[in-house]
Amino acid sequence: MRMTKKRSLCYLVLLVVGSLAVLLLRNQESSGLQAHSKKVEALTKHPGLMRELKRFSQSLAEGRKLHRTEICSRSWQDKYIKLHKSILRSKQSPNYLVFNCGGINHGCGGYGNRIGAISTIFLLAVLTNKAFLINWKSNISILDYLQPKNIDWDFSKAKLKGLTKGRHLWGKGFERKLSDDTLLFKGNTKGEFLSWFKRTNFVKFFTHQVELVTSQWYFISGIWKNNFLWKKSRRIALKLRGHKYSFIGCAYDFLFKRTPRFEKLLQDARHSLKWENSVPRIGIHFRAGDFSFKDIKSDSSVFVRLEKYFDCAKRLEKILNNFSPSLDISSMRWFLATDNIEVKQYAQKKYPKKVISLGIQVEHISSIKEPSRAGLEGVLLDNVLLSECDILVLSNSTFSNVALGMGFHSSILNNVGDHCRY
Ligand SMILES: Nc1nc2c(ncn2[C@@H]2O[C@H](COP(=O)(O)OP(=O)(O)OP(=O)(O)O)[C@@H](O)[C@H]2O)c(=O)[nH]1
Ligand SMILES: [Mg+2]
Repeated sequence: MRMTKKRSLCYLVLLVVGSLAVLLLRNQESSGLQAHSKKVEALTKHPGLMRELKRFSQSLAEGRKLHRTEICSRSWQDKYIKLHKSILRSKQSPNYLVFNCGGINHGCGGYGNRIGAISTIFLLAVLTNKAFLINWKSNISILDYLQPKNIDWDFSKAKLKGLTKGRHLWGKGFERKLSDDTLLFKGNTKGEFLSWFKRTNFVKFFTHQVELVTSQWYFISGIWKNNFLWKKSRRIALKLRGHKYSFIGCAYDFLFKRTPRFEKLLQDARHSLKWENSVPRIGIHFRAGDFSFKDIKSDSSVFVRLEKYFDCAKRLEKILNNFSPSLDISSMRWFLATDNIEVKQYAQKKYPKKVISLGIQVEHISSIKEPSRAGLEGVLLDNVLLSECDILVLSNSTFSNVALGMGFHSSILNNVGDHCRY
């Protein structure tokens, strides 16, 4: 009798412990499931993005690079190269379109502005059968770094003496050093410019043998929508990788050949950063603002904003690791390009194992004063290296857009750090 009582007690204890264990397991499972479903919910907010991230993580894990494919349209190039040569050699009537940048305070803006404007003015030249030239005035010649590739766009060599000239400013309209005969479009904002551009017939609008255009805008959407050019433009300037900036990569590739001096700088820069192909890199462009060039100290809000960019990089790494656990996230590096020295110092101190950045002189190439050689070189290097990163966290800046376009990065994968979608 006593034995049966003991046994029943044991059964009871076992039953209670067992039930408790089952309850505990269920609980754990359900909170795990909850966490999992939260994660899935977050991931499925942008299904296109997640699909791309999955593919991207696999390509990284396998050591494949996704974004460097040759995707630009080439069908128009031979014909345009011939036309350009023939105008330059005076075998046909003079007919030029010039990207005209007189230097600082001439309304051509910083590096991103200039490369964007060059790309679209070049496209307009191709579409209107004009020979394209670049006049990039600066105390440090851009020709020391970028030389003509498929066409000779060097303004200083073209024979323009005695030809009729028209000058245009397609910008904000408050530049101080433009010549008096410069023609302004009616309006000040980019929106007003684009709506004027859309309805203008440029074959009629341009009446001079040499048309000099000063601009800081990348206006490809105006070209795509122009009543007279849209059809032809869509064959030449395709919308690649889901966004409008890829044509910058196509234009850069067609127009520019890096000089040995620039190649050597790049090589040295890569070497100093231990830039190996096998190391995956997140490129971060943090544009703190023009105060950075005026000896004004950064306040704490700059670093709060900066941390958002790093959080974005951290979240990205986590997602990539979820998709491809074999990917060694700890080896991943964050290449930081920025206009602000304090930002560089802060980042390298806080994330010494993650952040890599060039020890360059940071300067705005078009504000206050002409850039120094070191300043211009820093800009050129930062932009190319940023474009060569595997994936980007960007600022709302033309400098960022150029890197995005130059590297043919996809619009789905890449992000603006202030509004991280990961
Ligand atoms: N070295 C270096 N310089 C930078 C960087 N970001 C901005 N700059 C400098 O700041 C200048 C201004 O940038 P832009 O390229 O005009 O781009 P943005 O002014 O940010 O863009 P918008 O305001 O849309 O014109 C550049 O010409 C560079 O001189 C960077 O990451 N590295
Ligand atoms: Mg600018």
